Amino acid sequence: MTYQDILNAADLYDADLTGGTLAVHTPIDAARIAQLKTHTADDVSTMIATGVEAFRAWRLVPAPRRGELVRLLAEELRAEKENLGRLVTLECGKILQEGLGEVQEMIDICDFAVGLSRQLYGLTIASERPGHFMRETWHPMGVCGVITAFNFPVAPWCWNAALALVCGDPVIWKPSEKTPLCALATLKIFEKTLAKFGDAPNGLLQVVVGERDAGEALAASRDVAIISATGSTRMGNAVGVKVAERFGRCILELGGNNAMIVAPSADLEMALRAIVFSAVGTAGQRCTSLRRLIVHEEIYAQLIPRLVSAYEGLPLGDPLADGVLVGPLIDAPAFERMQGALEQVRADGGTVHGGARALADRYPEASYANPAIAEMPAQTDIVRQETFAPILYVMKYREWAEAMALHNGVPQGLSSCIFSTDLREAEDFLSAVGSDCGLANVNIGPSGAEIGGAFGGEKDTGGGRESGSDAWKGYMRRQTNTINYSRELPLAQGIKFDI
Ligand code: UN1
Repeated sequence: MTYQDILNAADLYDADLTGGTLAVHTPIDAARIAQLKTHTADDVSTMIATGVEAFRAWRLVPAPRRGELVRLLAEELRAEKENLGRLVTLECGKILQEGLGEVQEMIDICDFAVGLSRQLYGLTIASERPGHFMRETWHPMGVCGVITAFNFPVAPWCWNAALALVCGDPVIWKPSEKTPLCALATLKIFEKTLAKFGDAPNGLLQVVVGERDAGEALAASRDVAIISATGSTRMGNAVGVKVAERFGRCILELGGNNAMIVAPSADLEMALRAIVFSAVGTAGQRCTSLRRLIVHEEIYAQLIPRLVSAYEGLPLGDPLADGVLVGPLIDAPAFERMQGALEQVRADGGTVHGGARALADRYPEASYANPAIAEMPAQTDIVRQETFAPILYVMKYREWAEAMALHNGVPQGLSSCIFSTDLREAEDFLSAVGSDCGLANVNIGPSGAEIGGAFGGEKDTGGGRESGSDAWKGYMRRQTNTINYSRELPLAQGIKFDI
């Protein structure tokens, strides 16, 4: 299939792909695949106004009927899984299996949201006053701005949008300027869904094509009730402060610096497979990628050489090709940042295995890199930063307390895991004094979370929760109701106030 075929199969044609100034390149060989028109600040204001109008109508549609729209979206996504998955691979460079997995994640969250559409439960609460009754009601909140990153160009949009739509909120989506085509293709799928649904208001989903200023305009607008942003901690800081200034609601899913502790009792065969998938999957460009390995000194010499040799055999190349496990980095600056980090590792006294540029002859303009393992003498500053590249920092520990201190001794708090068959150790890792992350796993890697749980993390990761569990509450406003069905007017707290 040519790039043109992939684009056309995703319903993108010349009219969609040309006529503007935003160049989109595939990381596969850095070829330009589109030159898109971008939206101006005025366009963004118009979109927000359209979103507000859509909200006025959508909030009145019964939630189970809103769920029907999301059910139809899941049907379209099932039909388009291959086409959209391939476009994900073309535009962001993850291998096709992962591109397909991302679309599957969209389908899964839609299914979840359909169920939710009949379960937006509030509490009933006993009143302290006779003849009174209290309850909690969840109402639609308003326009939801969704800002997404290049590395997961569609799934995080869907975690947000499927819930927001069921909760009664129209969505304005600002995708990464590196992966706008996936958003445009998804918009087309959504439009087909709307046609089947029938009577939805105009503007339930709008896509803003643009750079950082477009995201900032959304963050600054009082008419955008919720901003859900996925990306770097730096971006989250900029967006979070802007939204906080106007007391808007923010859901932030930012950087991670995810670790695995490998304890002496670990099943090393399983650990090895989990390490490789979670450290090199998506070429180390997941927010949940494994970045730090904290290995007990007793098993270090058994595990690390095997890991180094597993890395040497990894098939690297065109992410659309069968059998390839590691694709390219998103672009040349990403490659430069990786090389900069490895230089710092050497300056810190670390030993680097791998990490060099690869396939430069075949793809001179693209940025393929051999995944790197960096054996570190200590958890230095570079280890404490998130470098969005396939670098796995390895450190040794002797005492359990030392492992936990290393584990939690970074600014980020997204995902974490332990490989151990010792129940005490594993439960300690999951306890109040254990991992300080939003996700903590036992005997599986830190990446590849399912949609059923709440997804997100603490500290520099931003504190937001998306996807499963009760994350839907982030897309609705809670109202506490007190109803007096008596003929008296007693005051709470027993206060007397007779006039
Ligand atoms: C991301 O990298 O922004 O848990 C999201 C995972 C995926 C989502 C990653 N389900 O790795």
